Amino acid sequence: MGDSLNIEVDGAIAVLTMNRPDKRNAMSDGLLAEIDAFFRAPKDGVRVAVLHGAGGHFCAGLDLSEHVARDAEGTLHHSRGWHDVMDRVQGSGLPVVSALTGAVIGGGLELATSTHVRVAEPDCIFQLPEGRRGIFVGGGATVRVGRILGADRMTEMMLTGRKYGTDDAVSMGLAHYAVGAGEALPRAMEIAAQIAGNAPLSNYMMIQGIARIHDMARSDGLFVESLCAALAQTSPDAVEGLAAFLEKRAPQFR
Ligand code: 1HE
Repeated sequence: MGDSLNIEVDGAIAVLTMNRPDKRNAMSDGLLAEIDAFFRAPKDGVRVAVLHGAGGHFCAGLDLSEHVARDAEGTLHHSRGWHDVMDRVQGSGLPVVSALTGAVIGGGLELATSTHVRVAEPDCIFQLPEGRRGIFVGGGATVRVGRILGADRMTEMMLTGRKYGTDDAVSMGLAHYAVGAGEALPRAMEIAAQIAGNAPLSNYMMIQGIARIHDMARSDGLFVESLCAALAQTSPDAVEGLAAFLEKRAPQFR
């Protein structure tokens, strides 16, 4: 594989560092493929991934220098390829915590909103500037950003190309935690460790279940919730988790 993504495993946590700082971690096809490869086959023992960018920026979106050469058919397949990778980031079964700094722009915001917990430093720029580039989003923003902000607010965000800062992003749900300068990665690691201490099947159900149920009709969603509960509540980890609570001790999950 290439060298656009560094992967370091620290116990149950894999730290993924996008490493194209001179291009503000713009998403090349190579970087996308390396992210995909990690989530296709996470290393044994890894329970949570932390994703961040080297050099002060999370990701400046699609690598525009690669974009210009594509025709319509190529762009269609490229967009569908992004959808596959973003779905894999969101749905591999691993919880993903992102540490956001600097640019969280275009495809960078699409990537960030595929992660489950987003921790943002004060210098973040959340933007969908596709209108200014004469293009449209293609990495899943209409679904993920649109569902966080609502169609109305996302339309306004794209039409005006406005830049949201971290406090606004947290208040709208684009990020979950606002932290100080230099604190996103350490805080993301703490959150990842906390998530890694949950029962694996509970984490799996949260990741696989909640987003899917959101796409369902109400009665279907409630039925699937009961199925998830039936699996989780009858697992060995449920016995341990409930016993640990009653015995006033920390649970020891598988
Ligand atoms: C890039 C990219 C990129 C930077 N593709 N090369 N995304 C954008 O429209 C965002 C474009 N980038 C920016 O607005 C700015 O670069 C930043 C605000 C992120 C950073 O500004 P700054 O002043 O720190 O850096 P810079 O001087 O603008 O850029 C440094 C280098 O990174 C420069 O290359 P160099 O060879 O001249 O040094 C830039 O060209 C390069 N660079 N961003 C390629 N995105 C699935 S569809 C998704 C559609 C989208 O994502 S559209 C939004 C694309």
